[in-house]
Amino acid sequence: MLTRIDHIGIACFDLDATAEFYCRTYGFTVASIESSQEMGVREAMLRVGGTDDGGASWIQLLEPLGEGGPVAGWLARNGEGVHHIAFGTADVEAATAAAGEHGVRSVYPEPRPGSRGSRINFLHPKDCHGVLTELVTATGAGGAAT
Ligand code: V0V
Ligand code: CO
Repeated sequence: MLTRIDHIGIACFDLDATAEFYCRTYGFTVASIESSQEMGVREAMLRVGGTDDGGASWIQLLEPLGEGGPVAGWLARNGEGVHHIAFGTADVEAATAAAGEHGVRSVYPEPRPGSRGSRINFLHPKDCHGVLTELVTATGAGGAAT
């Protein structure tokens, strides 16, 4: 049901400087930059490579938009670093419900809009051995679009 690693989310203080580091050091390119008031972030997606279901894997850089959101709080406590991992699935609702059957709480009752037209939910880090875990269905059929 979880078919691939969609992205690793990395919290940073300065999105442009961090993106520049990833592009210069590894040769990645920035595919998109979007802001989400709902999530309290400005985020960049850097495409790392394709996957065998036709999707892609990404590095997601997250800069807080203001003081209030989850990334702002996390950065204030921890500094920069890996904030979450995201698994790709064709059906985010079903994957969230399946995790729930194992006692894993989701952060939202229903999926919310994510990067690049995706639909996302999160599993609580306290139920996932300390890892904030995102489930993502990419835009397009079968979770396979980039
Ligand atoms: C908090 N904790 C974490 C954590 N954030 N543990 C691991 N990884 C993280 N990222 C721990 C924290 O150390 C505490 O542990 C405990 O959880 C409660 O912390 P808190 O500061 O009170 O945090 P909460 O409960 O206010 O918020 C935690 C949750 C929040 C997971 C509910 O981060 C959240 O709503 N996340 C989902 C939305 C999100 O992260 N959006 C930004 C990415 P102790 O001290 O009690 O042991 S947006 C995105 O990825 C997009 C758009 C996309 O991919 O498309
Ligand atoms: Co994410």
